[in-house]
Order: sequence, then structure tokens, then C-alpha cells
Amino acid sequence: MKYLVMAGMICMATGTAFAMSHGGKGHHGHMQHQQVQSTFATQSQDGMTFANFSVRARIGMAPNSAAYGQISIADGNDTLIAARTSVAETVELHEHIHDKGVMRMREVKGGLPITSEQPLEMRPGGLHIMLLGLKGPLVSGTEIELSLEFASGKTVALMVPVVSITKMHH
Ligand SMILES: [Cu+2]
Repeated sequence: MKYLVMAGMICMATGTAFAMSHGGKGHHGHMQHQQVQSTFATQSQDGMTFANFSVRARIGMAPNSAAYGQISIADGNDTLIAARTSVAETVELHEHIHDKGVMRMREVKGGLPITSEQPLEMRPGGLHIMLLGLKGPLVSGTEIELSLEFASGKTVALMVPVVSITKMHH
């Protein structure tokens, strides 16, 4: 039932997820209070700060999902070159582009840069971590482990909350 409910829900990915009824057919306007909305606690490791991480809940049997979040660095720079998680077959770093009026996404070769002046912002409709070939349901209110690899050789493992998100661009 969770999948069906989520397919009709609108939810802002602001870290503190909130959900309201979409009013689509078969739904009847109730707020969903029973699900625990876990949020990502900002954390710092080795001069890097990770904030607002979330993973979009799976929509029905959709094969893919995406993860978002912000990474800032106190000094110097680094590049997010790869990510992995046990819940997806493949993980890619993606960007959205406007192609003749159509929004498309594609893999970013060479990774996503982070500098002390320019934090890395991954959000719906922009840069994101693409999870391809989901192995499980990705239910809102749960968490997945996401491991991030950087050009500096650093690897950071995060527990990332699964939230339902309104914009379906994948
Ligand atoms: Cu993508």
C-alpha cells in the first residue's frame, strides 16, 4: 500500500520532509501521519560537511531513483567521482540539461567538483546521484547507506533517509 500512496503524494525535499495528498484518483485527501519522517543530520568529516541528504522513495516498480544533498569543503577543493549503495545495481553522477526545450539528464564524466567557494548542490532537477536498477522498495521513512568517493582518495559512508518527492523527472 505504501507504493500506491506515495505515487499520489506531494512532498518537498527540504530535509524535513512533509507530505500532503495529491488529490489524484483513488486518493482521499488524508495527510499521512503514520510514517516516520527521518531527516538527515548535518555531519562533518575531514573538513567536509554533508547536509540535507535524501533519497527519493521508489515509485511503484520504477527501476531507478536518485539521491540529493549538499557537500561543502572548508579549505581547498575536491571532486565527487563516484558513489555506491547496496540498494542499486549501478550508481552514476548525473546532471540535467535543457535540450531543445526538453529536460534530459546525462552522466557527468569526471565527477562533480566542490570548492570552498562553491559547495556541491545536488537537488531534484539539477545535479544528482542516480540509482539505477533498484534492488529493493526504498520505502519512505527508512534509510540506505550511501558511500561517496572523492578524487582525494577520501571515502565517506552516509546513512541517507528515504523520502517521497514531488517532482518526477526520472
Ligand atoms: Cu539521473
